[in-house]
Amino acid sequence: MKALHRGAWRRALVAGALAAALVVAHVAPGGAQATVYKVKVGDNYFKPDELTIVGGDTLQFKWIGSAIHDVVAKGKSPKKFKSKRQADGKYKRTLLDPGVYKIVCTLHPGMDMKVTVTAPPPTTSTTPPPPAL
Ligand SMILES: [Cu+2]
Repeated sequence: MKALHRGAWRRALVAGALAAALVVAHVAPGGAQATVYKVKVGDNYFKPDELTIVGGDTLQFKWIGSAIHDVVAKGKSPKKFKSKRQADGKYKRTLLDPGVYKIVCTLHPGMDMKVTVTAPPPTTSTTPPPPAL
């Protein structure tokens, strides 16, 4: 009877800690460790054309070619977005939702890239690390 009680208390503690971690992750996606990935928008290519990042990281597109291009997340991308059509300048986008984004230039068929966003790890920046076992 007493052991059962203790088990229930422990489960409640674990559930509480998990809920707290989720809230922290939601409030500060990516936390202090978010990374900015630079992608070149060239004349009819993205470079790199494949990236794996963590939720909360940012893509920073920079136009380096001379033709007009845009940056559009389409298809089954978890979140769609769209830049202006432009020949120079930059476009920044922070990706929070995990999944595979297909990013294209709508002006040039075949000009595309794939970005895989993985779920961010549990945030530990605002809570002390768990004690070593
Ligand atoms: Cu283009």
